[in-house]
Amino acid sequence: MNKTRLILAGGFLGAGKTTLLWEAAKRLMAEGKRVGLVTNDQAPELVDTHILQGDDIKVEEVAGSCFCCNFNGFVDAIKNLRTDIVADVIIAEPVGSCADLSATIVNPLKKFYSTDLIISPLTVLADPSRLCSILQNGDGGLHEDAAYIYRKQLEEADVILITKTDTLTKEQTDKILSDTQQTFPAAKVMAISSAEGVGVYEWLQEVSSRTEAGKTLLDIDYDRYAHGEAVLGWLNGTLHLEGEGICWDDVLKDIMSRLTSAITSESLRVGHVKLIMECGKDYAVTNLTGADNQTTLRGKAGMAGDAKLIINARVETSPEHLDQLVRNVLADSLPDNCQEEVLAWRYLQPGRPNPTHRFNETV
Ligand SMILES: Nc1nc2c(ncn2[C@@H]2O[C@H](COP(=O)(O)OP(=O)(O)O)[C@@H](O)[C@H]2O)c(=O)[nH]1
Ligand SMILES: [Mg+2]
Repeated sequence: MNKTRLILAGGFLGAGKTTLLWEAAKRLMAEGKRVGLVTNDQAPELVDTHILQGDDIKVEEVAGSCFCCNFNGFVDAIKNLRTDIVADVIIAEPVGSCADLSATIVNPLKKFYSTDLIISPLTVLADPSRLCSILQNGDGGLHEDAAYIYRKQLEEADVILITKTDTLTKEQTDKILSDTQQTFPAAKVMAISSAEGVGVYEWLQEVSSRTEAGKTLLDIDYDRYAHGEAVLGWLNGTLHLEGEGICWDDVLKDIMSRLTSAITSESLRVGHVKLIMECGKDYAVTNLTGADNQTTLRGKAGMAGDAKLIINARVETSPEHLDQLVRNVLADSLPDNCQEEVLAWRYLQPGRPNPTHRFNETV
């Protein structure tokens, strides 16, 4: 079997990784390539996996731990995609609060799996609203130790990909490109808008043609890294909803609007909150993200008799408080004639990262 190209697209929560995976996979498939995707989270029931799973795309989910702490789980996911679809290209999205990927993933893969894989340069995506603040030594709307993780992610990148340029003017894009390049000279800095399809082809060209990957090994304080992750409460919940004459899009909008109000009124900092409402093959997704707590909504779920709601929330508060906050919002939002059944419900605080491998030298 031919070697598979593995592209790792990291970056902080809400940076635009899943959206890029989808855009990139569509383009590669249009060129006749077999594409597999790998998602990753601290707990099962990921909105991302549901967004990406389509008739043509095979998605593997590594849940319950990040790639670096479950290296073998990640390798199994890669092996499955090589066996099941004979993948030419695999694009993987690590957990957004994860750093030190060069030492714990990229270099170990180069050492142990170079007969099966060609490893692309490590790409780190950055949302411009957080990045602007970080470049000015701000906190990017994050706890200082979460902002530390954000900086470390950029520091180890082979490629820094500034996302969402459709929200910037040409002058703003040029300025953030040059400021980022100046601050992180070791990386190749590029910009994209997945929403408008701008720069996606150029990024794919860059990561598909270059072979040097994981050039920078971080000097990182694992105590600060662990604390930066632990300040976020993590909640993944899945509900089956049933009721006649209910517009599920309105329900979704109401839940997000109440969640945003509750989070804002308590001045809680947000990593990323995303919800998906699925009705058969139709779905709507809403996100709350960025340094400025923007919300987005796309798709349409419709009015079928039943729906599935998945909630993924990463918010700077205790997991118990996040659990209560989301429960209160659901109690207020769900219509009286809606019956709900909880299919899965997990809230947690990420544990201290304990990577399977950690290389001190590049391969
Ligand atoms: N305006 C704009 N929004 C984007 C773009 N890419 C992603 N987003 C939005 O950013 C939010 C987070 O995106 P997602 O791909 O889930 O980020 P992830 O957490 O890094 O996987 C969502 O609301 C997306 O719709 C883009 O190119 N332009
Ligand atoms: Mg994602």
